[in-house]
Amino acid sequence: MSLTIAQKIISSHLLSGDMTPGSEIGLRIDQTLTQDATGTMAYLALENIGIPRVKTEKSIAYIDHNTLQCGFENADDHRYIQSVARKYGVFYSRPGNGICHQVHLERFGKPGKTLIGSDSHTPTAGGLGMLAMGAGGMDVAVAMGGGAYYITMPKMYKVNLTGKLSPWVTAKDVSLEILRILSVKGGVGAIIEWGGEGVKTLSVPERATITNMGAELGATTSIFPSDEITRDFLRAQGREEDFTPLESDPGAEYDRIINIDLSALEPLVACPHSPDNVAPVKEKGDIAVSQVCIGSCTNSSLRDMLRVAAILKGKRIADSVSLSISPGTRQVLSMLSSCGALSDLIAAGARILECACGPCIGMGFSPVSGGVSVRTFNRNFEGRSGTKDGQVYLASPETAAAAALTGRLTDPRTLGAYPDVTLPESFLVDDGGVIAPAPAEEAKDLAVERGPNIKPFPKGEPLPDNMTLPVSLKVGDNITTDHIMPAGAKVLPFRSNIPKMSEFCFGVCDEAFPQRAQEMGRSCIVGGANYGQGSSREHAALVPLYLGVRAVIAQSFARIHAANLINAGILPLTFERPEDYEKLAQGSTLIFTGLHAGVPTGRITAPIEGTDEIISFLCQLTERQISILRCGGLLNYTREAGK
Ligand code: MIC
Ligand code: SF4
Repeated sequence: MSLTIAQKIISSHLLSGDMTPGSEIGLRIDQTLTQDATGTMAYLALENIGIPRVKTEKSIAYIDHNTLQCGFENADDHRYIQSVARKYGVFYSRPGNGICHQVHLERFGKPGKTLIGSDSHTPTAGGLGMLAMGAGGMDVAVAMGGGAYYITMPKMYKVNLTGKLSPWVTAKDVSLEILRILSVKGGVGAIIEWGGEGVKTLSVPERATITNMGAELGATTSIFPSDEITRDFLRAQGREEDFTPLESDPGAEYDRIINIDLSALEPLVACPHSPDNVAPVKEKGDIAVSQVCIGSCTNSSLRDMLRVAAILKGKRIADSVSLSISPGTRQVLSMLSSCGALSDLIAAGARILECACGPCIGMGFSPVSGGVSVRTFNRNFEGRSGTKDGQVYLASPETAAAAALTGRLTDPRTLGAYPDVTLPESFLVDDGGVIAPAPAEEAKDLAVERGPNIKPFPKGEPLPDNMTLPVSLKVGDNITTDHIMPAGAKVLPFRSNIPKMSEFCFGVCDEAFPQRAQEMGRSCIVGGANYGQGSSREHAALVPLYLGVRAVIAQSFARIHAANLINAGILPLTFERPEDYEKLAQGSTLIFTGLHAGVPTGRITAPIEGTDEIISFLCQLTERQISILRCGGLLNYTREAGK
């Protein structure tokens, strides 16, 4: 049988299920990654599972999100992660070493292997031909313990690239073009394979920009072939031995094929407040820009930084603009420094930030009230920048550099000749920022260091047979996990403290929600389509659980969030008749009875208290998922299974 690239990796890692789209499959996971904002929960879960050492080929704990230390909280969390990593056999990438996805691409990713990470942009490693997926922290903990990772077997989409990018048009514009075509829901349930002749014109970091933003399509993951360009990249990183070639079979079948002619693309921009709100830069008119941010796991490679430095060389940024530059990794920063490009950036007026997520997650650098910020990042959700009325536009490093120079949203093609940039034959390799775990014999006597910021996990309760649930909140379509559990410098320090975090839950939509939900006792939330898109943060399930939410009813769910709800022991339901969404309001009460018999049938009904209305819900769950709910969440289930 002819297979796609993803099907080949899936079939060589299949532990359970069959590869029919829509059925549940269990995969063996070779590598895992965590970052600090989701990592504490993942390692608390790992400790709970009770195995002495991780069983993966390589697991890495990155520190890159919560690097602003305004109090003891983030520092405490980092110390906890370092000590737990050392004990359990996990490599520790210290703060300053870089953004998880970029470091992983440079130093650890391997074609043909599987990777899951407690971060939705883990598919970045698909640029190297890895099957890399974002997951909740509990799922990553289970995989570290040697357990399978379960997904719904995805459909296969193929994007055929032809032609070659014109000067000033970049991989970021390819990402924005596919978002324009498919929208933020368009990749749900699919793996996107990139192929065609045009692929040969894209370097690995450019491919990684594209697979990175596949997360914004809701895709399970995105993947490129592993070819001579991949080999060259690995050789330049001093690890050619990690190369294996990988391509789809000639007769491989796809559920959808999309053609993109690279030569026809032009500079694009995603306008506030959604990554799929895409338009050509030249059509946006004259927009004043007060801030430009260059970096993030999407656009912080050496290639991107050298380009920006070449554009800014010998010039000064506009007086009205504040420009931040966060190189993706210590490797990128060192190389920028040794070739002199860093001095060009500084001379142009850039503010050099550390190699971390920084402004992308609202860790400082919030824009001025109502201000326009042009960012090379991947998400421009409302409020994510830390300024509620900030207007964030997503663009390529080239377009961002043009805006920094002119102080207006500017088509970079108007800047003249495209500066030439040559990438070095080999990168500066120094893994000194990664600390190896203790040897197994030493590890068993090591203590894990826990500061006062680390509070215990909220406990899920076994699914009751009957539940009376008032609706504590009703929201619309495309609700992101940033709406449910905002990030930013004020909230992120409490990622290990669910009771404290709960005060901020749904703050962007309704500040009164936390108190109302708590007063209601048990309740449910009603949402629209693509509920829970965006970040993989399981806090968006654990915090509602803590506030008493026992079911979420939506038109449809984003993949990682649906899994996180089940892992937390929260029942996800969809409307059988979409129009029934209108019948529920905040304060309506649903009376669920006979759930134990009803849920396994895939369909349950519930009357709305005080009315004649009866609503039908679908709950298409696998036996494994039903068992998780009946145990009160994944941790209880894993412990039960281990007995
Ligand atoms: C994001 O980009 O939204 C994050 C912050 O990296 C998240 C993880 C988190 O919330 O900690 C993600 O993408 O999963
Ligand atoms: Fe960090 Fe931003 Fe990438 Fe998330 S999207 S991992 S916050 S750089």
